[in-house]
Amino acid sequence: LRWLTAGESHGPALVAILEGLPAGVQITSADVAQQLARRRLGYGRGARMSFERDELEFAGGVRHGRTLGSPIAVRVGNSEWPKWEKVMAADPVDPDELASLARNAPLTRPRPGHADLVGMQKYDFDEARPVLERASARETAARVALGSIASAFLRQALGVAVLSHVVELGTVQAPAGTLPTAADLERIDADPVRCLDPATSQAMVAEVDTAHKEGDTLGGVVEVVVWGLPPGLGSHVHWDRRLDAKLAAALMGIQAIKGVEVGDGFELARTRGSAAQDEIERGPEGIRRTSGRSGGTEGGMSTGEVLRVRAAMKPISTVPRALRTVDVATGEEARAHHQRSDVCAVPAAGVVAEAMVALVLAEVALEKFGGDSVAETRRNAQSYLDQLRIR
Ligand code: EPS
Repeated sequence: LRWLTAGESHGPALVAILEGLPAGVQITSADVAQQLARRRLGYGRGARMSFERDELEFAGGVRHGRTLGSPIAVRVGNSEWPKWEKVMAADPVDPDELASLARNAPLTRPRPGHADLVGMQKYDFDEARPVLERASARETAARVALGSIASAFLRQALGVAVLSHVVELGTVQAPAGTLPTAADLERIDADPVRCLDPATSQAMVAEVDTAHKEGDTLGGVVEVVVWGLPPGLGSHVHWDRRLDAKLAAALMGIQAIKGVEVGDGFELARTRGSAAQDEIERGPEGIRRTSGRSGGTEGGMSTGEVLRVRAAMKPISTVPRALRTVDVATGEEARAHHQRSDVCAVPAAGVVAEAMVALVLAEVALEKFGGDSVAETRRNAQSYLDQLRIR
């Protein structure tokens, strides 16, 4: 499975291509649009979320609601494009006209924590616009579009369900040990911060309100939970084939993510060996683990238990109470550029994390089972499960 995204935050559209998915995955543009709408959810998003629209269309790879096995091309048009047509035009624009546009004012006061400063240094720009347009988490809309297709494949070929919830927001933590199932997803999405526990959710909303009042921003932790994975995806034989390594890379590749944990992760480092493993027992339906501390991977392979990975998002770097910086045009000390920002995008990060996990799992599932049609992948997976000697 291969995939790529392109497009700038205020460009005409984001585009994405997914290559290598079997034929016969049932998917419609309404299904993908629904996932894009989920990414816009969440208390604490800024004004842009309310006026901007994601205009989704397939440009290839799908016919009459089913994938063809050919590369799937997705276009996520931006309804705000008319306002940016000149500033972000691909072709040259008359410099006088550009200079008259307030929107085009050079962004010379890089925001600490963003790609602004180092991106200007690396790519030899004298202002941050060409950097921040691509660094923006707007790009995650394209990933969610592809992830929703990968997720549909996992569900239809293997009966796998991928979901997420918010477990920490600022200093507020959800009670440990709650493991949502697919049946909880509707309730999670209906919650203002996508948290399963109503009391915690209220405290999180209050935390967002306080940060907003104080001109500040918040981070948090999301957890992705996957049900129904077969054992043996990924491999112990080489570092870059390890499922946990692939998941960590995929999650770290989301804007503003600064940490990833598989299962109990860092907590396991503080636990004695005798209490840190998941013991093996024979249950009514075969061999199983007595607990889920490892998060569903052992030796870089899925164990067949619930997969559980967490991603820690730092607070949004565009802080309304602007931080100290240097104006690169004058060399003088200054306050960072700020127009508007989200207070918190953690609920949306959960939806993006689901997409990244789904893309990785679709990749390793296709590595293991192959298949040019969903039916073939399903058959291959079933025959593997049937012939497992140790179950
Ligand atoms: C983003 C900052 C905000 C978000 C944007 C991502 O945009 P702006 O600075 O233009 O207000 O709204 O997210 C989206 C547009 C989106 O679709 O998620 C950032 O700095 O990453």
